[in-house]
Amino acid sequence: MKRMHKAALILMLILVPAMLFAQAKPIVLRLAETHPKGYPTELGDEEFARLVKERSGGRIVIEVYPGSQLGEEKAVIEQVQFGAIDLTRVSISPLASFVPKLNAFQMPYLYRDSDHMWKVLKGDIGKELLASLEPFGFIGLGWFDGGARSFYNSKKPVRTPADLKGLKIRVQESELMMGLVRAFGAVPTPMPYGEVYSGLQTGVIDGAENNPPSYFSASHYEVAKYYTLDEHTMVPEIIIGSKISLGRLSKADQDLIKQAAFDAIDYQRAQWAAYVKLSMDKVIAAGCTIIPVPDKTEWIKTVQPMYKTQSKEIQDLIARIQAVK
Ligand code: GTR
Repeated sequence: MKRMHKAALILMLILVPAMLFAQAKPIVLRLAETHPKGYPTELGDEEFARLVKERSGGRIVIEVYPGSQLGEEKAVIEQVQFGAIDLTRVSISPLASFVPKLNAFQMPYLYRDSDHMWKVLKGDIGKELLASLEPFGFIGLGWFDGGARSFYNSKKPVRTPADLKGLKIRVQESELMMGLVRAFGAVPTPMPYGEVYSGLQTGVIDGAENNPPSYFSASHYEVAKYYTLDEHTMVPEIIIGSKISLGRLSKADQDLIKQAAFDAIDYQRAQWAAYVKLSMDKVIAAGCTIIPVPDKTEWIKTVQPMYKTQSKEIQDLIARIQAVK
């Protein structure tokens, strides 16, 4: 009997500290980010991580890996699907190859303005879309601002859609974006973001398209000096989690993570607005030729046929987005 007690005591002495230690060890989740530290989406990721840590009392720690350390966007999305990477912030463009209905959110000249886009993203349609990613292996968490994308090139000032004819334009790995560039009579070349600078420098491509923060931050302005503000698409950024790895957490922890991502949106949007301004100031100071497009009628007309070739599901979503007042 006495010996039994002693054995139980020894067991407890081993088990209790082990259990306490296990409890104290935080859950660490890795988040992949294409952009470098300090870029507005990266700052949004950091804010999301901060909120999760604070609200979980330090039990859940999100480690942000900026600068494509974990890979380029398409490869990262695949790894999130397999559960090898827990979280990522990506553009919805490459994600639409996995979840086609996301294309509805990146149609050219879809939103009347940024307010319209944010009403859609933060409202029922946006929430519904986030929730609908699960069957594809993702948990949709929140949206970030990605502003409007415009064309830039190293050859000549592009003032009308016709000026784009024949130019080799890099696009994200996205069928829709390839179609858009074709609609303008240019030649689309899909390529990972990290290869665009050298592509422009060596002349493999003549141009690309992106928002002012990316044009500036990735130094594309150094090798493609003509920036035409045609603002053909407003492509939201998205934070997604892996269904496999987040699925291991309790429902309460999953909800905490979802709420934190949503609550980081306004912070990210403020960072975005400031960085757009800084980027434009910098590229102008660097001597880039900025071509404003106050009247977009011709640009809008050129891409209209793209609306007719979308699936019924996407056309229905587009109609609902357009109806948001
Ligand atoms: C940026 C976006 C990135 C990436 C990049 C690209 O605007 O924030 O996530 O998609 O564009 O063109 O590849």
